Amino acid sequence: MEETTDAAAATAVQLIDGEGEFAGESAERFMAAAGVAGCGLSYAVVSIMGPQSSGKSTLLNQLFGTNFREMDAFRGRSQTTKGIWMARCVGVEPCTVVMDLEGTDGRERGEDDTAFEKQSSLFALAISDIVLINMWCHDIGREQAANKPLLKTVFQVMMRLFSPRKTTLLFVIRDKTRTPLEHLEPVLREDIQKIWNSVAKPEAHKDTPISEFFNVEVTALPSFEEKEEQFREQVQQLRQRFSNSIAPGGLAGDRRGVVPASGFLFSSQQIWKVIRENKDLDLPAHKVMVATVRCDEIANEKFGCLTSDTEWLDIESAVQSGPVPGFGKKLGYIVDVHMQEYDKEAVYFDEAVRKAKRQHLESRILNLVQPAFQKLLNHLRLKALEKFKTSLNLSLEGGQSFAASVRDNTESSLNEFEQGCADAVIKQANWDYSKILEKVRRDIEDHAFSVREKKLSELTTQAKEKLRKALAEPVESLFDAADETTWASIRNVYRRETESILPQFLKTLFGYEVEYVPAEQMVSNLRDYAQSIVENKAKDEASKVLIHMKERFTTVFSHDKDSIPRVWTGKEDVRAIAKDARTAALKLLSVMVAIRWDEEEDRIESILMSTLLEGSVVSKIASAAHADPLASTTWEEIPPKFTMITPAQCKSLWKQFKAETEFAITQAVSTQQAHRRGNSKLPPPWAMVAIAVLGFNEIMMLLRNPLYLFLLFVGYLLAKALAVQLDISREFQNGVVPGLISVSAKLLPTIQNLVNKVAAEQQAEHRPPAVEPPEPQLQPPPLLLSPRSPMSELRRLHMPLSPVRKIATPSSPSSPSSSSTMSSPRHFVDDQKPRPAAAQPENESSNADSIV
Ligand SMILES: Nc1nc2c(ncn2[C@@H]2O[C@H](COP(=O)(O)OP(=O)(O)OP(=O)(O)O)[C@@H](O)[C@H]2O)c(=O)[nH]1
Ligand SMILES: [Mg+2]
Repeated sequence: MEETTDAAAATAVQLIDGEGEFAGESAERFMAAAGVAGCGLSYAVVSIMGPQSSGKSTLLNQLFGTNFREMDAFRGRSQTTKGIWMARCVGVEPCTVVMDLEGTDGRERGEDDTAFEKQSSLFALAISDIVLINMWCHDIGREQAANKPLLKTVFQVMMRLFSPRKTTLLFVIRDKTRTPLEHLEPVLREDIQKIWNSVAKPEAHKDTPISEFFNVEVTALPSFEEKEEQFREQVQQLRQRFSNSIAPGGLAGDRRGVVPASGFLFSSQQIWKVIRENKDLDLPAHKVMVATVRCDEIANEKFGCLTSDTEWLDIESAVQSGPVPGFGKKLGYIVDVHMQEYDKEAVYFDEAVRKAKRQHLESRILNLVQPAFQKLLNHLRLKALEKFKTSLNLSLEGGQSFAASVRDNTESSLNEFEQGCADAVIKQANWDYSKILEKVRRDIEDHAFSVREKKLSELTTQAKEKLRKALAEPVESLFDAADETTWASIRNVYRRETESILPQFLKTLFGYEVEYVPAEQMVSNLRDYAQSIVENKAKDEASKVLIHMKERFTTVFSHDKDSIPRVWTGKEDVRAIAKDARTAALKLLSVMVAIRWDEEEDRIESILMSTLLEGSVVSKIASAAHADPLASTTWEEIPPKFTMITPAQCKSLWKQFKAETEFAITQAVSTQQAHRRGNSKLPPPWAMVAIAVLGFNEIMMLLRNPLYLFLLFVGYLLAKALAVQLDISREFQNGVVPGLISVSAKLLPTIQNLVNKVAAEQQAEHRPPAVEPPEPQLQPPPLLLSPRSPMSELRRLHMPLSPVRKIATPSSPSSPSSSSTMSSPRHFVDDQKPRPAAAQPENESSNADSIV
């Protein structure tokens, strides 16, 4: 296998053809097969120049085991090698690339056509470490020696290299004669010196010795054709000199400006291009150029390797879905591997270029992997925030104070985040995660702030709810029983409840580390809220003051001091009772007119009493014209914002109140009179005595005849039934004439009704009893003017009764007597339905009016 490889390596390929074209592809194949590219700087390039058919190819093949085409000895001397060929030396270390050049001064190109000769010579000098100059022994010292133009060319072109490498010129004297080399060499060197001196040099190198540019070595070989054995022997000895030729003291021990093996082909190509274009060849610049191109190539290749590295691809895809533990370490290792590969391959190129390209490669790689790092940081950021949220919830549920929970959990979440970041950073990069750390801190602070706001808002709502519960109902009930102590009681309730709820709230706020000023503000807001509850409740009740006043009036007016509903029997002092009831209502009004947070006593009640209650109607009208203390929209001692009912409103309210309650008083008086009438239905005693004396005969006749007595009895029953049916007493309440008209109109239907009833009862007696659906019961009307009656009921008080109600009342056989009805609040209201005032007896109405 190794032999095959060696054979392949030793097989010569054409690098530059006879037309001067660079055969890049075949040369690349050769480089790959010969494995030159991986040699770094450990390789040497040997080329040979010399006259045509001077046995150059033969020598190289013998010396290096190559297979350059040689001239067939039997076909005569003609050009064999065209252009430049290349092969790898077999069995010599370090790797030695051998180049066989077309012979000089050949007849084939013509005497004047030395362009290719010069170009190939310059090319060989530019890229070779050792140049063998093949020459015939008999040419030494000869003026017209064949190799003289060649040397001249070599030296001339050497001047075109700005900073030439120090090339070893090994003169191989062929077909040596008996003259020992010791004698030949000085002559040769003298010739060389002469030629060197004769070459026109640039000003800078005018006095530069040849040794500055060349190591001149000389060796001689016997004729291959005549003394082949000796030739081979001495060639083997010469071959020894090519072992370790680049080591110090070796044939090319002090060479300079070596192009790394991987850039050799490219470098050769570029040099040839420059030479062909007949430009000056700046080798140092060329070297930098080669290094640049090659390092770029290497860097690109390594970058490509990284992008397709499966380990990197795994990490990249894993990081899309979540944090990757050990990200920094893993990625750093991958980057390291590829950077080391670059270093290994680019090590022999120009240092500055290599480093610059390395840096560039590194930054490209870091740019490639940085998005993954950012992605990871985002995961870590979200994770830190989530952790904070969860642990804060747990801490709060565990009863830890808010501020302490936030502090502890912020610290632990940020620590975890920082650890994650440190784990994600790769050693090659100086990635800064302070900004995202700040961002996480801000996220956490924002969340903590929002939770705190929410909790504080909840706390405030809870405190408000507590205050509302603690104040609303008690205040309402205090207003229900409003009297002169009401506002003092309300203030007490307010003080007691706020002093129990607010300090507790403040204490809770300190758990949230709310600063003193905002905490005080929050407490103050709650205090205001508590006040607003009381004030709103008060305003609410004030808006219903008329109802309350009427309720209060009814409570006092319709109930005695034991809260038993009054029965107006005629003994009561309606005037005094009505006054008490109104006084009570007015007192209630005085409580309702203003919000009294102040403990200062005010004169509102006395003003109301004196203005509204006391004095006759006439005196009131008179005083109204002069100085009416109620003709104002403000109370003297009360700020407008605490005024709920203005004095002027009080006045109109009182007016309305009186109007709405006077009917009750009228009714009470009427009831009393009706009661009195009911008790004096019998005729006067003198009339009874007159009847007994004058009707004695008729009475006796009736008593003696049972038939008369029976008819009288039946007639009495009939009349009684009709009287009940027609409610005679009621019909005649409105006067005799209307009573007669009304009774006569109802008489016939009533008799018919009675007969029907009797017939129906007779039928019912003969019919089996059937289960009848219960008749819908008439709902008892609500207790009007009861202390709890709503406004609607009060309105109903003044509305005409519905037809149903009107019919139901007289037809109900079980309806109580009118006197007892009047005594109960319900009937009291029933009887308040509008009736023409003119129909009432004059004395009754005047009595009631005097009370009203
Ligand atoms: N006299 C003599 N002839 C030799 C020697 N070595 C080779 N030859 C002969 O010289 C002839 C040319 O050999 P090549 O090796 O082809 O010579 P070359 O210099 O490569 O020729 P080109 O490639 O055409 O320039 C052949 O016939 C060889 O046999 C030698 O040492 N002495
Ligand atoms: Mg040849």
